[in-house]
Amino acid sequence: MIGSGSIGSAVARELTNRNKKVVLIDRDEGKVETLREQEFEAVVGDLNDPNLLDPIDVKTIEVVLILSSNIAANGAAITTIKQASDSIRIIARAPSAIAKSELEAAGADRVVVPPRIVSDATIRILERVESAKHASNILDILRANGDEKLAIVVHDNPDPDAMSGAVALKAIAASVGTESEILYRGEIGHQENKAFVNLLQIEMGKLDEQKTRSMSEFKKIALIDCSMPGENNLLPKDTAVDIVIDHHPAEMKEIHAEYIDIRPNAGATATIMTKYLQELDVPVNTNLATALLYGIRTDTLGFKRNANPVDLTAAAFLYPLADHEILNRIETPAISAETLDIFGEAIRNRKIKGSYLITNTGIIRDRDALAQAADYLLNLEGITTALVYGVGEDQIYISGRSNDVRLNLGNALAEAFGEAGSAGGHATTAGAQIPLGVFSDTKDKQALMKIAEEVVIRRFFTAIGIENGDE
Ligand SMILES: [Mn+2]
Repeated sequence: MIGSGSIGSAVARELTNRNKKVVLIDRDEGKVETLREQEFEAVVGDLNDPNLLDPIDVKTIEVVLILSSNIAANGAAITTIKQASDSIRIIARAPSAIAKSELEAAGADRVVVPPRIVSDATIRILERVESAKHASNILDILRANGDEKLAIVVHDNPDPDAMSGAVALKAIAASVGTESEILYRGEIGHQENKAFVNLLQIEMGKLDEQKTRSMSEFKKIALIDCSMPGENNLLPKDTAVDIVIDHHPAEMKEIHAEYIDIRPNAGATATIMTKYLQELDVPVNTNLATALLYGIRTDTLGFKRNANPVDLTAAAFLYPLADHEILNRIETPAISAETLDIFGEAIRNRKIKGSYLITNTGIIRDRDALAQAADYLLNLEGITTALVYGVGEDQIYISGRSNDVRLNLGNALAEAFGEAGSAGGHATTAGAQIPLGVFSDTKDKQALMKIAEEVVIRRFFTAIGIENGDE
């Protein structure tokens, strides 16, 4: 190491701690003396001296660090070292970005620019201070609930991201002595989500139909994983909301709340909530860590969709705290006997036309099983689109899956069934419902299935431009 100012001494000390053998070269004899007293190996030498490396056996040198602040002298030393041996790696210090390219041209393998490193570090520290300040603002609002309760409202039919984010906010509220309740509307769909709620003991409430409960029970309201009251959540449209935390892009001027944190650069609300827990030093128990990790994983489709470095760092924090056995059990939930029967029906009743598979599961109670059956049947060789329907109390339910790039299934189902009922979804995942109307009184199940079959098959094939579903 050549040049042992404050940076050089600090680096030498750290390297020695890591059991690296370091020899320091400095032109100041007094300095060399002091270094030796500190038990460093040090020799006198000048950067501009072509015999600079003479006191050291060149064959034993792996790397030379040139850390003086004199760029001309650093350049001269690089030339001297290059002449002595070609196999020595050189790391040099430069005062600026321009000087950096000069030293690289002279033969330095790597160049460090201290002002750049210090400014980067300063900005990172500033960001941390800002986000800690931001995070502490939310505590003031949570404390303002006093003895009254906070409502944490998630979007309808909540997914693991919304639910885990809500549980995190509940933990943060509890850390300042505020009691809260998570509220939702709709269903916890999918076997995985049901397993998620059961295995992680997530407690959530509903506002019942009879309206014996109302939002006036709560002093303050937080919206999690959604941002507008009345849009895909149980709040009336004109509700005054206090806290909004979400990652879906939003029209900021339309969002009104005392505290708003919308970060579209995060792949999940669970990621944002993990950052809060870290900033505020709120203890994260195993269930909470497991829930948040699962929330991030599902919302980013296992880090394949909208995943950002911030999602990965949040996941890295949660990973050692989570229960991976529970995660496995959530992902492969036990199949109920009813679901198995539904699969059996779907397999037995399948009709295939080209790469399309259409089947029915008869009279159903569990609608989720339709989507699961469609998922499963899409794995059949040669099939790129699977449509599964079943007859419920007063509706025909249809669930579809497709990996056919030429087909937008959501549009196809909307065209086929939108008029008769409701339909929609994405290019690869979609669903529809058709009211049975007068037919719902039909006692003859076989007749009912016949009607359903005709409607579903004919309308679907017409919509995608294939005349007459039967061969
Ligand atoms: Mn989300």
